Amino acid sequence: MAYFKNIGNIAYEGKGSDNPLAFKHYNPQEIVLGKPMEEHLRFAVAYWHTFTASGADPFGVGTAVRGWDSANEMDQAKMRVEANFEFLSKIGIPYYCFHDRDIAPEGSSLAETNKNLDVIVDLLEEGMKASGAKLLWNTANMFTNPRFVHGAGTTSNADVYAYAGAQLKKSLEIGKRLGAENYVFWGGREGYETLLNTDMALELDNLARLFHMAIAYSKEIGFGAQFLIEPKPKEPTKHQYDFDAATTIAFLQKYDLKDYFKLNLEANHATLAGHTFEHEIRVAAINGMLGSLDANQGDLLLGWDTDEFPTDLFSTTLTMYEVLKAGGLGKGGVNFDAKVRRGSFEDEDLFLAHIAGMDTYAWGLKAAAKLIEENVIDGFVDNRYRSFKEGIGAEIVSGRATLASLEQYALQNNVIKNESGRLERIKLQLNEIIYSV
Ligand code: XLS
Ligand code: NI
Ligand code: NI
Repeated sequence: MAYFKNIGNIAYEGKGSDNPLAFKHYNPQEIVLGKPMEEHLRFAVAYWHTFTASGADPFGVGTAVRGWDSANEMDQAKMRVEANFEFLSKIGIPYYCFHDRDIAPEGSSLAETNKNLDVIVDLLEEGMKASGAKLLWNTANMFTNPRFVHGAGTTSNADVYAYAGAQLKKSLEIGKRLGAENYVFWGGREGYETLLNTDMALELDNLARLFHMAIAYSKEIGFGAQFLIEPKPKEPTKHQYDFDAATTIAFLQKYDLKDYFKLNLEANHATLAGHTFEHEIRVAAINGMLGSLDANQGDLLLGWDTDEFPTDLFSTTLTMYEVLKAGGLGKGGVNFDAKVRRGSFEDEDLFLAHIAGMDTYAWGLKAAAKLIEENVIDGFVDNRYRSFKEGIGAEIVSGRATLASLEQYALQNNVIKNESGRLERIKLQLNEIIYSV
């Protein structure tokens, strides 16, 4: 059955087009720095925001009326599968991502829940074969159900921990069956509200134990996906353990997990942590930990994860600049972890929102490539640090300098001269580049 009957395939029409249901910048085959755009960007649709969310907020019920709405949860789950593949093929996005609980309803027992999953995973497998769509990543939702009130891997209740382990096991099996290229861990309830009732050391040790079990089980079943942790500083818990990239890397290092994981970084999570997205990507990249991106944007005036579709060109340009400089996303991709606003409740908005995100990323990619081709940033940065290429600077970098040799140098170097960082000039150049592509 078709759900988006009035919408055809979305095509690239270029900058001159005034058709809202067409791409002005995303031209999948266009070569950018030696590679087609679609290979740089590896877009994915987030199942939960696109097919499961209804526009409900804490003050009101959903506003969207969808063709897959149904009183019977299993029927609805099956219809969502059809809608997913129709949407992917019409919008021209090769990948999708889901949580286990997005695709199938929970039953009255774990066994029944797993049976529901099996039915839907069969359909997903068929749909993927028929359409060529691929799974960028899957994950286990261990935060919505009330049983996870005190956490999953960091719960105070061993029975809940065991349930989480069982749920994780099933999700890894699903990932293997559907050929997921990555597997994501976002610790929705892995954090705490107050130290007054929390054993932080035990919680962190237990979380690491769960990750080690996941590695062991994946090896056992031959699931070769790249494991990703998605940092987020707060929401839902006040103190999330995976606060940001740097915190997460320290955790992975401490528990000997660093070789098995990379990071799935989300724009809105970065800003919640008081960072830019490009900061988080740089931190990951210089530690060899850049895995994948959750593309969205927050609202500077609101203090939570608003998950808006990315439309900020400066951010997507600097994001893609970091990605290009890091050598690309590898097995990762650009997943639209973004939802249409409550007021954008028509089916067409799902297309318009993805077009907005895809065009903004494609535009950002082109601008980032130009920044590199014209050597705008690199040249400047290179020159800015040139004092480390010779003399005392080269000694520091090679590790030969000591405090005594630095003192000897400083004592005879009576005039220190600094140079401008030229921030305003560079920002204007950035503007010029963005508007020229
Ligand atoms: C929530 C997270 C979540 C993860 C997957 O803030 O972004 O959607 O991406 O569990
Ligand atoms: Ni996310
Ligand atoms: Ni998020």
